[in-house]
Amino acid sequence: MWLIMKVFLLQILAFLVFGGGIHCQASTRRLTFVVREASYTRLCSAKNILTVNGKFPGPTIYATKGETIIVDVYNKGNENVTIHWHGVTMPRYPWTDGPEYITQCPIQPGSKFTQKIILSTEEGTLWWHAHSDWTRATVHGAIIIYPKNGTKYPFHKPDREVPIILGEWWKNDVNAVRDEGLATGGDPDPSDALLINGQPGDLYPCSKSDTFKLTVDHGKTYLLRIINAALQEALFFSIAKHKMTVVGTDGSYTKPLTRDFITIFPGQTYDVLLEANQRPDHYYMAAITYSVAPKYQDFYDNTTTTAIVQYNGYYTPSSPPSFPLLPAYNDTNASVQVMAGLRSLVDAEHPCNVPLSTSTNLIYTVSVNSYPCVNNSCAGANGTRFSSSINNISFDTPTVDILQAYYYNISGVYGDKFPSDLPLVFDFTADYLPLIYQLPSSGTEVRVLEYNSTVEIVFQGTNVLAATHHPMHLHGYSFYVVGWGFGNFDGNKDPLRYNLVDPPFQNTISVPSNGWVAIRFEASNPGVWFMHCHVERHLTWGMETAFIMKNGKHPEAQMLPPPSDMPPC
Ligand SMILES: *[C@@H]1O[C@H](CO)[C@@H](O)[C@H](O)[C@H]1NC(C)=O
Ligand SMILES: *[C@@H]1O[C@H](CO)[C@@H](O)[C@H](O)[C@H]1NC(C)=O
Ligand SMILES: *[C@@H]1O[C@H](CO)[C@@H](O)[C@H](O)[C@H]1NC(C)=O
Ligand SMILES: *[C@@H]1O[C@H](CO)[C@@H](O)[C@H](O)[C@H]1NC(C)=O
Ligand SMILES: *[C@@H]1O[C@H](CO)[C@@H](O)[C@H](O)[C@H]1NC(C)=O
Ligand SMILES: *[C@@H]1O[C@H](CO)[C@@H](O)[C@H](O)[C@H]1NC(C)=O
Ligand SMILES: *[C@@H]1O[C@H](CO)[C@@H](O)[C@H](O)[C@H]1NC(C)=O
Ligand SMILES: *[C@@H]1O[C@H](CO)[C@@H](O)[C@H](O)[C@H]1NC(C)=O
Ligand SMILES: *[C@@H]1O[C@H](CO)[C@@H](O)[C@H](O)[C@H]1NC(C)=O
Ligand SMILES: *[C@@H]1O[C@H](CO)[C@@H](O)[C@H](O)[C@H]1NC(C)=O
Ligand SMILES: [Cu+2]
Repeated sequence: MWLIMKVFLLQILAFLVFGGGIHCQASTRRLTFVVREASYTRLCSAKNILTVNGKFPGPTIYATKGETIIVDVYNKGNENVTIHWHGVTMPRYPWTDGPEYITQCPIQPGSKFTQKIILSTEEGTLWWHAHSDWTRATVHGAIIIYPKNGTKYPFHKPDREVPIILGEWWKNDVNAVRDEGLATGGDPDPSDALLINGQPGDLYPCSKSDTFKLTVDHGKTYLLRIINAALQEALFFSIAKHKMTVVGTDGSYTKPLTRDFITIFPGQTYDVLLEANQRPDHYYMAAITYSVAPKYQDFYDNTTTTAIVQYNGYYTPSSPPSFPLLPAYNDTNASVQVMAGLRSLVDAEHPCNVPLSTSTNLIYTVSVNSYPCVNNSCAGANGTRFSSSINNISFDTPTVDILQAYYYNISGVYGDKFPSDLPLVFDFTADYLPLIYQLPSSGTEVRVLEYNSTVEIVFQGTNVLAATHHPMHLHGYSFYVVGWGFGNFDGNKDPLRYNLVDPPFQNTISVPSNGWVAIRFEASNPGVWFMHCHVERHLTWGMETAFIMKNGKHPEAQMLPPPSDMPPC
């Protein structure tokens, strides 16, 4: 309380000394996000989409490591919305993290919520997006976090930096696509086009003049800040005749990793250096979907999005621009190539704090499931209704947020009995599994973690209805990815091969199709933190849960109090 009073008094003092406007810039920066409808034309037809400040993709937030930014979010649209700062750990302050009915109730049309973005150790590229219904399809943008004054990039300073935001476009209203999927029980329609910086590219009519162009000078180096903001699709991304050198992911630096293409799963970011070292010409950059070969009818967006890297100078450009080599859409081996090579940059300025031993060991199976329908009348596999689960529990979203229920002791909102492993152990990745395994249970169960416990989670993919990849995202933390593989996790053998030296530090990691991944973190950020698959339809079907991370004894190890303007339910 005294701390708050002190900050308040300091603010009044600052106000008196500097005057209103200047004080904001001198201490905490303040931004305005107005969520509203705006008309956009893609694929030759116009439609209204929800935007921030009328922009699609939304505004980029430029920040410095360790900064706190205040964002006044006004909802001037006609639907509920929340905003999440993806990958920002928000130390001790889950209140403005954003996921609806987990840490807050929605900001309703006509109301306002003042949110804080509290940066600490993050440096590189993160992003923000809506965390309500499927509105994040158009409500998203980049967060670029520069090194602190006096420190520099751990690589040659690029000549320019360029956000590359990968997304999707539906001809229909995206929440209508969601609602139709829920009504029929089937797979919701895939997007009609993939996008690079909001444009499908010049392979489409009506996009030729607006196709994103990156003009480059021969000999210079460009830092691409690549974000997969797509709801559904994992993407292969490549640039014709140019190598890409990954130097960071999810707001953390990596050892340089040079590749012809990257696979970027929904929710992930990659910082990539592009050297303009080829013959002056123009070259396509392109992205396609990575999707497992359909065992059952599996719909995905099979289109190709393009943008152009164009060299400055006088030359006769080749026609058409050369096209990059991309893996086959179902090449699972290709999909793990970046993950296989990724290592954290570790030095004095960037220490690796991976827990060498763990106190809490969790095994979470991630499955696509189904519920039976009368007379097999639903549009999912064999007339069933699609569902999905973690440890066989399909999450029921409550109507009061879990954070509020926890903080104010409101009972009946959630249970704290989320199991630490699947009660029934079977050959998770076998080709044929009993149909009875497809039925999940449901509930609003969370797991409570003691302050400072060292946690390992092994996510185990299954072939219960159909195997596929699941990019799992944890709020409030980045975690070390210590191991992964195909098939079933072997608790005796696999930990012996863990990387406890320089594992990548990420906030979203894809569990490979019919495989597993192991992550570690220390539960030192008290609060309520969501964890979910970042494939939006899997999230809608129930592949999510939350952690309650308890306070420590010391006041500095405790959750901060809520702001006074939490949106009501
Ligand atoms: C960064 O530091 C330099 C000197 O160390 C100073 O001149 C400059 O104003 C600082 N910039 C910011 C944005 O604080
Ligand atoms: C990929 O799909 C092609 C046809 O689209 C099929 O022939 C091939 O077997 C598939 N590969 C894998 C690894 O599933
Ligand atoms: C892409 O998918 C559509 C259906 O969604 C199908 O009609 C079309 O043939 C597919 N194109 C390719 C190249 O596979
Ligand atoms: C994937 O890699 C495995 C092991 O290296 C190999 O046996 C398999 O043929 C590869 N599959 C494809 C589709 O390249
Ligand atoms: C299911 O099918 C049976 C036989 O065709 C029919 O009599 C019954 O009315 C159907 N039930 C529903 C709920 O549609
Ligand atoms: C659909 O039904 C057939 C026949 O009963 C069965 O072989 C198949 O595994 C079922 N598929 C799913 C996804 O339930
Ligand atoms: C909630 O319950 C706990 C333990 O039962 C108690 O210590 C705490 O003061 C309660 N908080 C509120 C806001 O009632
Ligand atoms: C999942 O839960 C359902 C409902 O309780 C149960 O019937 C099913 O056997 C469970 N499946 C597994 C794999 O544990
Ligand atoms: C929590 O862990 C950190 C790092 O291991 C340690 O510095 C700190 O003292 C611990 N705090 C408590 C309350 O155990
Ligand atoms: C918007 O949020 C309020 C508060 O939680 C809720 O009562 C209402 O049903 C929501 N509206 C829609 C359309 O979901
Ligand atoms: Cu998933």
